[in-house]
Amino acid sequence: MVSSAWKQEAELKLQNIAKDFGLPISVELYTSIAVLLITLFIFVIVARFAFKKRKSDTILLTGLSGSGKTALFYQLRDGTIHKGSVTSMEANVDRFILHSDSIKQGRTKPVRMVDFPGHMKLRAKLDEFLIQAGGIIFLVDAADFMPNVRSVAEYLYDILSKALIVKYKIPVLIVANKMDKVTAHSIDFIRKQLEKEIDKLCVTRTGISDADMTSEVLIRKEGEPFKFTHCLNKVTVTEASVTTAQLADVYQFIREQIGS
Ligand SMILES: Nc1nc2c(ncn2[C@@H]2O[C@H](COP(=O)(O)OP(=O)(O)O)[C@@H](O)[C@H]2O)c(=O)[nH]1
Ligand SMILES: [Mg+2]
Repeated sequence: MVSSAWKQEAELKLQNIAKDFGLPISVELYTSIAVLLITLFIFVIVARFAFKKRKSDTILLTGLSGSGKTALFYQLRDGTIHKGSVTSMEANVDRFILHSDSIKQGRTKPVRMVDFPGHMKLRAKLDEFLIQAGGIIFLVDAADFMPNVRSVAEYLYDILSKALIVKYKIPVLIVANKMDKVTAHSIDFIRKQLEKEIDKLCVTRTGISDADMTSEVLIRKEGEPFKFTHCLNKVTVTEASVTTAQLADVYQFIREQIGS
């Protein structure tokens, strides 16, 4: 009884509004429009959910041997660097809650961390891990930098020019590590040197893009010297010291990827 009275009242109000605006008086018409709008709204929500890119919680640690990947892995997991770690020939993989988060309340999302060895021999295996990565942390030894600048740039170029990285816009954080050392170069110097070296590689190794996700694609803007900002994915250069736990940007990068 109450509901039919309410319905009548609503219909009357609707008719009055329609009259005021000079619109046709048809409850069915307005009901159809309402149903259509609601259906459209539900469709948009479902479509957004269904087509949302799957976010991977895997962070890949890469860089030349000795850049500090294993030290960073343990610093993030345990809050210590396990001094005296030997050079590994296999990827170190573990899923854990960041040590700094496990002592705080509220943040409980784990991250899957892959410490991939920098050995040249293992580079072919890198693709396997790149495919799983939601984000890549590329470590550079800021102190022992100049003798290795070419090798660092080549390794970085290999990653940045991968079709897979470009297509899925996998963010890359380049970390100038060992900033606690007095001989460490500045972050600006490291960024400029790497951009210069990568620019040379772009010219000599002009990639041919095809359907293969592990193939090389062009990352340089036509007629301009290479800059990290040219990359379609987000490439950021930052500084850190794993041993003294100066890792603010590293933590932020990881949290952005895992969404915590
Ligand atoms: N001074 C200093 N030494 C570091 C830092 N990070 C790593 N190391 C040292 O660098 C060496 C190589 O680190 P490691 O993690 O084994 O490098 P990986 O080969 O990339 O895994 C080890 O002796 C670490 O203790 C840092 O931030 N500062
Ligand atoms: Mg290592």
